[in-house]
Amino acid sequence: MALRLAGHWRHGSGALMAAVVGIGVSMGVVPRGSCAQATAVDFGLGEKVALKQGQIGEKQRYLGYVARRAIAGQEQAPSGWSNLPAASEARYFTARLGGADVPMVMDISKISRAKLYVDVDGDGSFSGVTAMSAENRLSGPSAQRYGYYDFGDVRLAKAARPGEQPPSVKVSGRHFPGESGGSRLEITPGNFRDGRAKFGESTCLVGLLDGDSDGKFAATYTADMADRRGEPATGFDLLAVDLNGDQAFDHQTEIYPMTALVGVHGKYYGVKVAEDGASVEFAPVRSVGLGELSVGSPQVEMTVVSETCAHHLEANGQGTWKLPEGTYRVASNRLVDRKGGAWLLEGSGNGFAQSVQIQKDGTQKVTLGCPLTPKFDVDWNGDVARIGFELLGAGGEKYAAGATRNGQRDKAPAFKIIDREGKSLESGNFEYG
Ligand SMILES: [Ca+2]
Ligand SMILES: [Ca+2]
Repeated sequence: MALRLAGHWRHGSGALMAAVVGIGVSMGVVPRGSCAQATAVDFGLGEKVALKQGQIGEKQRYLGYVARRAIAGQEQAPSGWSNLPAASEARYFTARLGGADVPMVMDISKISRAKLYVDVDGDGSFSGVTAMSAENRLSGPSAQRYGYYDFGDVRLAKAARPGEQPPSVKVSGRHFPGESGGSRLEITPGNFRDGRAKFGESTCLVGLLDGDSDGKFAATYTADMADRRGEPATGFDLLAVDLNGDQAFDHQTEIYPMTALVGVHGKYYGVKVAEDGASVEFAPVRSVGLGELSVGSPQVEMTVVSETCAHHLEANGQGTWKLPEGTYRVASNRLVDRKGGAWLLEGSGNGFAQSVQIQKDGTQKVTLGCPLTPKFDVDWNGDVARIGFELLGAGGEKYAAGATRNGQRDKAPAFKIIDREGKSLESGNFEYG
């Protein structure tokens, strides 16, 4: 039997989705500047920082990815909609934007070029609505059946503040008949503000994104979004802090759901955001009930989120951190070694799903990190085997195999298949994909 092999490498967009899905989890409204019921927090004085309305550019693009959400299409128009665009095939959507329900119709009569109609004033009548049209981004045989369309910016009817431009959202559509997800719209929020804030001695670029596109910056994170995996969806607004000073927001380490407290370089700050997004204040926390998280591996780095606190825990050589009490989820995890040739392995899959309970003055031990064990899974299709490869950490958490060294991705690992006598049958390299 001829054995053909296709190396399959889980990374790239997979790792990104892990972050999206990991963060798109849980939420409950916590009063700003206060903390969970049992936790007393004493704040110092914060400095109010003015924020300006900005555009989501290349350096903020991960904020948009993290906040992107999907809306499923219906085959029939909801009752009450009128003057519908004439289309031999269409899907109907209701998007919650700027605090209002906005009806949208995607005309997929022609798979090569779809049209989107947006009833921005939300009255359900499409009279006078002009079409936005987009080419199918797919090519080859699949483009005969499936479509993916970037329709561009949809501007909301109302500005957040008088005298400002109403913010816009980016809308993409996909039509995959018979596939899971089917027809849907993907909405990327565009209501973004940024400014520079002081955290102790350092000044960092900070950004806010109206993740739920309600025109306000008030939606904090609660744990009840934990089961929304698989669908890009958020109900919270986002805070980004440029910890490493490169003027960009890194999706694994610098973007958080909005919570009452944020950790910056190991210190905690109360987050007070003006509802219209005009300003933000970070008040240093003087005292809060802290417990210890210990992972037993000095290379582990992770971003954790509870209903009251978000923090990127930088590898500190000890594998222990002090955290305000609460129940944390791990939004992303990675391994770094800054000694010698610095390397980094990104967590993959859903990071690890287990939640971590931190109690005041307690120590919570979680086993993570090294040693790593390689795991292969083989998927046979006729006489072709697709072999996936990833690394499991000591706690069963997944890492995308293939390290980044000093910012450069290592060559994908090689493989060799041998028979019982040790004779080489096949060899090659895995491919990133
Ligand atoms: Ca909002
Ligand atoms: Ca950065």
